[in-house]
Amino acid sequence: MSRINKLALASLTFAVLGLAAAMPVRADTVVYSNNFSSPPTVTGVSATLTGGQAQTSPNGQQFLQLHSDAQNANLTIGGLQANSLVTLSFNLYGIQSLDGNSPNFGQDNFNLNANGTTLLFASFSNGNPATAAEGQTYGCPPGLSPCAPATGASAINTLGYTFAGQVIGDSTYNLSYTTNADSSGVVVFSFFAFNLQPPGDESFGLDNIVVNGSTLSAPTAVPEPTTMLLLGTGLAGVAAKVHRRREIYKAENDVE
Ligand SMILES: [Ca+2]
Ligand SMILES: [Ca+2]
Repeated sequence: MSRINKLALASLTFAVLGLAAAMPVRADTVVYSNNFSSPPTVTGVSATLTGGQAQTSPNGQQFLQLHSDAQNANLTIGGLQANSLVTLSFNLYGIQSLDGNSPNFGQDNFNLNANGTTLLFASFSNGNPATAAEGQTYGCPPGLSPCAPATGASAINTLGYTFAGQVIGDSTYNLSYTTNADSSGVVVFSFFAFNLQPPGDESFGLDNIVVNGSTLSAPTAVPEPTTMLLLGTGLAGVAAKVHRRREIYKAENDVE
């Protein structure tokens, strides 16, 4: 290999390492998950969940309940790449006599914000006979609100709740929203339940929360710029040493 080729190889190696460092270290990986039946899994970020009330449904499902005395919860994720995309997925439970758009017993609204930006604001109904006709706004096609109780739900009556006169004791919605971390790499998800009657009458629940995002550092080490510089210099040094040895060998053995 000629000297030019060796230098080219060293430069290429250096360039590839530099490119790897410039790319996001970890993108779109699960950084937080919580099913409320075991401690949350937190990977490469800081995470704090406050508010709500730990609850167990009649059939044994553990989740975080929002009711009239614990209306909101906040999930704060830090240590993300500045302004990077973050996806929040979770199950929203509608529990017992949610009254949707009813002006007398609601509106039973659920609101989700990310860093102050509204991702979801909608009413939910489980079809209380007194208010079922008022419907709900969640799941309605544009311009066709309100819709029937539990429109858009992925499941009904899986948690074991009942309420007098209602066909739907509980409803489950699979929700997913993508937003951005702020310039400090932080995203605060705020969950808020409005206008509810006391627990035992109606509530919302959060469960199976999963957050995907891009972290600042990875568990597997990636060379720091200083290390890369040393590595690049080292590779060039090795190439130069090999070249010198070949020159000495050629001189000693009289070969071209
Ligand atoms: Ca659970
Ligand atoms: Ca209500």
